[in-house]
Amino acid sequence: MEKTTLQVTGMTCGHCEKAVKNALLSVEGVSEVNVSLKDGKVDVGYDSRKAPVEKLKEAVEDQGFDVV
Ligand SMILES: [Cu+2]
Repeated sequence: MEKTTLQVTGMTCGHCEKAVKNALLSVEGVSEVNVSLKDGKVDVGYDSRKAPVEKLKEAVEDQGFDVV
């Protein structure tokens, strides 16, 4: 399992946090998501053969947030 940290802007509350978390967890190959709301950081544990980083970014952006 690989790990990466996405810097996400636009998350302001628990709903945002949940939306991002659920979106990432619904990507095949993602097994772990930890959101730090105040830092805008999202730690993701994933299998890059199934879920390339581009896909992770897309999932977050689909929820209306920006990945730096
Ligand atoms: Cu919110």
